[in-house]
Amino acid sequence: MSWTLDVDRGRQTWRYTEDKDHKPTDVDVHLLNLKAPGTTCPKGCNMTPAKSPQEAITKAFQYFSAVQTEDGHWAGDYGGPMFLLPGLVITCYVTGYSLPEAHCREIIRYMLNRQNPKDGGWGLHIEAHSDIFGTALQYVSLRILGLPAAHPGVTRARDFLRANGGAVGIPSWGKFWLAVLNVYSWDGLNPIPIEFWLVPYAFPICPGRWWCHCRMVYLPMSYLYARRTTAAETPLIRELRQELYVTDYSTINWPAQKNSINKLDMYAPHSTLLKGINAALGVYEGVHSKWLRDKAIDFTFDHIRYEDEQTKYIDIGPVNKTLNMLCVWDREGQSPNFFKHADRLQDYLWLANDGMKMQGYNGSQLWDTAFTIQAFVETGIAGQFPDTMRLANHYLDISQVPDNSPNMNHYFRHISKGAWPFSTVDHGWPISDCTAEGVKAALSLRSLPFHIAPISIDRVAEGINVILSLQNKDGGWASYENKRGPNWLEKFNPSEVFQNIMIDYSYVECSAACIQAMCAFRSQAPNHPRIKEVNGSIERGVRFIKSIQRDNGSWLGSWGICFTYGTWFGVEGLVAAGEPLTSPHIVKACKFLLSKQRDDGGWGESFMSNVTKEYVHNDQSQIVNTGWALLTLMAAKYPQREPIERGIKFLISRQYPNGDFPQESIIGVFNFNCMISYSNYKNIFPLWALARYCNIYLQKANL
Ligand code: LAN
Repeated sequence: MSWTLDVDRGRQTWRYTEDKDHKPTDVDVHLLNLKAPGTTCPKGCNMTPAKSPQEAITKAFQYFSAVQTEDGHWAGDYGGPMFLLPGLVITCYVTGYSLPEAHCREIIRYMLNRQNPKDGGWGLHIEAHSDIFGTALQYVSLRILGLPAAHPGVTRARDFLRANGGAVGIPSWGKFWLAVLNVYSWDGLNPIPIEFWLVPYAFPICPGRWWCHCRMVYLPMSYLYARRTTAAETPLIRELRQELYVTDYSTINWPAQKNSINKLDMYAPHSTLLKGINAALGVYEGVHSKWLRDKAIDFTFDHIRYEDEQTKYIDIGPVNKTLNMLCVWDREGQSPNFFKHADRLQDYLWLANDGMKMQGYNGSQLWDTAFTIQAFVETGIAGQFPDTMRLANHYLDISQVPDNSPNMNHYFRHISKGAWPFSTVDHGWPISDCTAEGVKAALSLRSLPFHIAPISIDRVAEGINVILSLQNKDGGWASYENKRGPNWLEKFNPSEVFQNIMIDYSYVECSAACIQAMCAFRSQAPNHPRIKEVNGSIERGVRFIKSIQRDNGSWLGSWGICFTYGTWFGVEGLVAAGEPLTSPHIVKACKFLLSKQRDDGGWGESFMSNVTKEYVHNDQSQIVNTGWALLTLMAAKYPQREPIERGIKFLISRQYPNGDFPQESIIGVFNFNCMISYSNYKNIFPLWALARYCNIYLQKANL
C-alpha cells in the first residue's frame, strides 16, 4: 500500500504574525518607523465577550478556522531558543552567502527586541536569564549584520560580557561557533573526534545509538572540527577578537579554556568520565592517523549528504541545518547543493511583531493540526465547519510519510512508512507521538457525520505498525527511535546546557499518546490481524506509565511546561486503556492538580518546573496550563464540578471578543533547560477544555 506525494507540501514561508504582547519598542520605532503604542481599537474590539461556554466555543472555533492555511494546517511561530539565528548568521558570513537586506534588518530587530532590558544580555531562550552563550552569539551576529561597536544595544551587550569574564567561558557549542568565525581558537575546544563515526553498531558508544538530534548535530560538528573550517580573517574579525574578551586576544591561554564554562551557563556539568576521556582525546588529537581521519571525513560527509537528500535539504532541525550547509560549502563551495540548502533556509524563518527569528524546527504543522482536529471534533459543532474539517483532513492526508528511507540500516534510520512527522512530509523524520496524534486525528475525523474522504483504515494501520515497532523494552516509547543505548551514555553528554541528549528515553508523553492511538484503533478496527499485539503493547505501556508516576501523583513533562503537561498525558493514557476512575493512580493525579489550582480558578506553571524538576508556580495563571489541567480532571471524571467550573470561568474571562486568546508565557521545552514557543496552543487547549466541559455538563454544545 503506498500513495503519492508532491514536494513542498506544508512548507511555510515566513509570514507576519501578531504577537499580542509585543508593544512597539524604541527599537521598532527607530528601525521600522513605527508609531509608539497606538490608541486605536484593535480588530474586533467592538464585539462583545462570550457570555457562555457554548458561545466561547463557537467564537474560538470561528476564529481559529479563519486562520487555517490554504493546505489545511495551522501555521504558528515556533521560536524561543536564542542560539539558532547566530548559527545562520555565522554560516552566511563564512560562506559569503548574503541574506536579503530586509531579512537582516528584521533579524537585528528581533535580537534587539529580545535583549534583556535588565542587563543587556541574552539567555538560552527568550525568557531565560542572560548568559554568555546567548550574549556572545547575539553580539557577534549583530556586528556581522552591520551594527557598529558603538551602537547602544551592542555597547550594553559588551558591558555584560566583560562584566562576566568575557566570551572565554562560553559553553562548548558557543566555543564551536566562535571558532568557526575565527574569534576563538580551536585549541580552546575539547576534541570532537570524527573517528567515532567508524565505531561499529555493536559497541554502545556508536553514534548510531545516540538520540537522533544529538547524532545529527555532532555529525557535521565533527566534520567541521576535523576540517577546522574557519572564516577568513577580516578587519571585523580582528575587531571582534578585541571586543569579546577582557584580556588581549593574543595573550589568551586557549588550551586552558577547554573546560572553562561560565557559571551563568552551566546546567549539565561534565562527568568525571567525560573529563578523563576529553583529556585522552586531547593527546590523541596530537597523534591521530591522517588516513583514518580522511576515511572518517568521507564517511561523515556521505551521512550528511544522505540527511540533506532525505529531508529535501530541510534537515532534522535548525542546528544541523546550518552546520550541514557549512559542510557542503567546505566540500564543494557555492555548488548547486549549497544553493539547495540556501533555498530551504526560509522554511525556518518566521516574521513576527518582534522581528525575524529562526524557528526550533521547520514548523509544528502536523502536531498543531492533529490537536486542532481532535479539539474541533470534541466540540460537537464541526458539522458547522465542513470546509475547515475537510481541509484539515487533507493536511493529515498529505503529510503521512509514504515510505521508508533507502538503505535505512546503514544510515541508522528507523522505519518511517506510515508515520506522521512533527512538521511536514518533506522533513519526513518519523516521531512516535506525532504518529500517534496523527492516528488519533485521522480516526476522530472518521467519526464525523459528514463526508470528508477520511484516511483509510489500512493507512492508519501503517501508523500503528510504526507505533508497535517503536515500543521500548521498558514498555514505554521514546521520541523518534527506540532507546538504542544504555543510560550511562549520558555521562558522555558534552553540551553543558542540555540534559538527556545522548539517547532517546521513554517519555510519559510519547508513551501515553501511543497507548491512546492504539486504543482508538482497536475500537475502530477490532478484527485487525495485529490486535493481539496491540493489546499486549497497551498493557505493557500502561505498566510503564504507572511506574514513572511520582509519589505526589504527577508526571514530569519533558516537552511542555511541565507537570500539568505530563500529568495530562499520564491520565489520558491510563483512562484510554480502561483504568478504573477510582484507581489510586488517577485519584492521586487529580489530587495533585487540585493542589495547584489558584485563587482565580486557573493553573500556571513556570518553566523553572522543567529546569528544577519540582513544581514552580508562574507569576500568573496560564490558559494553556489551565486547559491541560481541566482536560485531565474531566478525562478522569473528577466528581466535583466546582473546581472545574472555576477553571472554565477563568478561560472564558481570558478570551478576546473575536474568539482569539492571549499569547502568554512560553509553554514548550526540550532537554529540560531550553524553552520553545507553541503559539497555537493558546487556541487549541482552552477550546478543547471548553468542549469537554460542555459535553459533560451541558448537554449540547450546539447553540
Ligand atoms: C521537538 C519538537 C516536537 C517534540 C514533540 C513531538 C512535541 C515531543 O512530544 C517529542 C520530542 C519532539 C519531537 C522534539 C524533540 C526536540 C526538538 C526536536 C523539538 C523540541 C523541536 C526542537 C528540538 C531540537 C532538539 C532543537 C535543536 C537543539 C538541539 C539540542 C539539537
